[in-house]
Amino acid sequence: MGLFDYLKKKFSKNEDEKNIKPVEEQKVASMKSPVENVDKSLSSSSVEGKEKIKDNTQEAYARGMKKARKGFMYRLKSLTSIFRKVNEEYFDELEEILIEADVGTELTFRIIDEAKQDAKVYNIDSPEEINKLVVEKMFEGYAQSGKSVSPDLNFVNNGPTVLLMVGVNGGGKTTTIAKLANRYSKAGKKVLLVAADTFRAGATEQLGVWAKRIGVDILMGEDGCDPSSLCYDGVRKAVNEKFDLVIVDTAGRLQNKTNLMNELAKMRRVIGKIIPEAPHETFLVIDANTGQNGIDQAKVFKEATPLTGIVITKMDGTSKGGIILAIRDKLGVPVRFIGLGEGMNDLKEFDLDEYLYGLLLVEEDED
Ligand SMILES: Nc1nc2c(ncn2[C@@H]2O[C@H](COP(=O)(O)OP(=O)(O)OP(=O)(O)O)[C@@H](O)[C@H]2O)c(=O)[nH]1
Ligand SMILES: [Mg+2]
Repeated sequence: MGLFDYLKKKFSKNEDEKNIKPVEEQKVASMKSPVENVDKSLSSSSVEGKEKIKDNTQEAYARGMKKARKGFMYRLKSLTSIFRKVNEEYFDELEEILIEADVGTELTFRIIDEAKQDAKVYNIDSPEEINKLVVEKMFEGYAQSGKSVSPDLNFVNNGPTVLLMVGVNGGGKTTTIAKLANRYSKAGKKVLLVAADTFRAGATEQLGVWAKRIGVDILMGEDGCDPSSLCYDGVRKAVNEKFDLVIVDTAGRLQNKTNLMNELAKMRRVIGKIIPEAPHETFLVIDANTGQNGIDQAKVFKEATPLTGIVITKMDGTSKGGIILAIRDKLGVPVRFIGLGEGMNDLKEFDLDEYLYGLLLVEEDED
């Protein structure tokens, strides 16, 4: 079964089951995260509660990816109305659409080359068929370029789990920390935030406001104090006071790699003095709007510190949805969460099917 048929079947099956027509009200087939369950239903274990959560996830992807969908799928479709048969020029246009969607040049060239070969071997000259083929190749590549990891945080059995958040200025680290803290505190976890971005004036205060709003603890130092010693105090506090999760905010500056490497290495070292396996998770936050620049930043961070996951933010603000594919192709680090809006509940676990459905197919039911 091709990708389009698979997605249509998966999502329309739910629609039939629930007997609800508009895509906004469709339900997703299976609950993926017990945590998300608690998050949205606020301790409701009823079927109705669960359906609301599934609904919310699919709706969030559909809404959050609208711009990307318009930028990518609409363009693909419009090509089919211009060309009646596929030729060299058609492939050039396809190539441009993929590159402009931030799929990345190398991956794009590979996909187009393979599609050209298949077109020749199987004698395909219909633009619709070629579009399907190209999209399938894009996502086959995703599945092949890294092992699949559960997006949810891996909590350790004993003691606090430590999550280090890294990324360049303005990418969305602090907001994402707030969203994660909210998610896990609603799931019953005792959460501590460590405001280790002591470099940017006001960063500590920003996190402090979030902590208060969400109702979680926070450890703050003076602006300009040593972030590593704050990390040390934070993790020690978390162990002594039996916290489940420590999330460390870090400064977003990236003046040069050596500097970044030294600072992150020092933070890891002091955290490791208290819990040798920690930090258990290190997430790199990337703004979906940054395109190739974002990939280049990600490479620098990957060399500076071991990463266990990537969070793509501001997907709702970009007309280029392909950065996720390029990241997977270039870095092989799994995308764990995706930011689909500014609201506290707009950070979702990354789910390839939801993403694809949001990018490729929802428009069949709207407008
Ligand atoms: N639309 C949208 N906006 C987002 C999302 N995630 C973060 N933002 C916004 O991005 C802006 C910057 O976010 P911050 O969390 O302050 O970024 P940061 O990485 O902590 O920045 P520095 O502290 O300067 O390094 C804020 O206005 C957020 O509301 C998202 O998924 N969608
Ligand atoms: Mg910040």
